[in-house]
Amino acid sequence: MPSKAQLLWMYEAMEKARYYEDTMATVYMEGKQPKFDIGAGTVPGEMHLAAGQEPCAAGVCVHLRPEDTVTAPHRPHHVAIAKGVDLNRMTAEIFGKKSGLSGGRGGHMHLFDPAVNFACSGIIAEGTGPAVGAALAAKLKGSDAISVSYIGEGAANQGATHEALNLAGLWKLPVVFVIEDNAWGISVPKSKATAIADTSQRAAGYGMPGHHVADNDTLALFEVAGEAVARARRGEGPSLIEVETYRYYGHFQGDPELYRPKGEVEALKAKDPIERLRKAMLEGGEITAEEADAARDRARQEVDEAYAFARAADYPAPEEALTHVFA
Ligand SMILES: Cc1ncc(C[n+]2csc(CCOP(=O)(O)OP(=O)(O)O)c2C)c(N)n1
Repeated sequence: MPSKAQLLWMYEAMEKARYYEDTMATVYMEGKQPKFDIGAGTVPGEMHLAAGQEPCAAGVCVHLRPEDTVTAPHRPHHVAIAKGVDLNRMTAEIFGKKSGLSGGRGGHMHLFDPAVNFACSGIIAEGTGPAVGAALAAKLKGSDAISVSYIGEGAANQGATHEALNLAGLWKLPVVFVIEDNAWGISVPKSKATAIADTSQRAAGYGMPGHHVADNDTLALFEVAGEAVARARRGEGPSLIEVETYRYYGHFQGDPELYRPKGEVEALKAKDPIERLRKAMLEGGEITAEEADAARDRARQEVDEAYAFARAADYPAPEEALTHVFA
């Protein structure tokens, strides 16, 4: 059972991630109309939002410390937020500004914050290897730091995932692999891309425990992730967790979503995980509506401040365009 502090922490992280994504959905369209121009506007480039997937971030990262490593894929904001990435500099990075995490050169799929050991990549499954490498480094140093590697259910079929899981299992490294199964790999349903319905069953083939969390359930994930993280810290090796989660927006902003069955998103929103967590918290009796509202308001204010910071920030000077690149 999560403590009161852990419940409030997860709720605040989820509210922050949701508000961040909903704000981004609006900001992203600035300057891209009337004809959708992906390179124009306040936030140039592709945009992948994770509204609906907040449990995966909060239910795992609540167990982590700054020195633990997290790698995330191309849909990274909810995880970055839960890992404690500097929200001002993250937003400035996404806006392409000089004060961004990588000076505005990386954009939303390439957020790096060494202060909290967070990285992500637009190459799917790319983070699995570095997470295993960071876990090996922690083990060799005799520290009890661990790694968490987030991938989508589509990326779970990428070759790099197999290599990383195998090595982590063989060397009993402190890694937790989290598969965010949002049912779609772009427009391809999981049933057309994956031979088995429950990908966590693959864990046995890598000599590690596998766990399946149904229905985007934050509290169920909290328990399973707590066990997996503790096992890794004790030096007993890796785990694989698959979470059935949802994605409310398209694969990318501007996606016509012709593949989606009508009414799917509305049905998903009817069992929204943030509302469910809030209800469970209040019914538990330890947390009042005022405390929950205060956490939500704090989260939204922090997000508003981050967007204001990014808007006010300067762009890099054009003459710096060729620094930090291979020429
Ligand atoms: C190695 C590699 N192959 C293909 C792509 C193109 N691509 C981007 S996202 C994506 C689908 C990813 O699906 P999933 O892992 O389920 O994550 P989701 O988008 O659902 O969050 C693909 C094929 C890529 N970025 N990297």
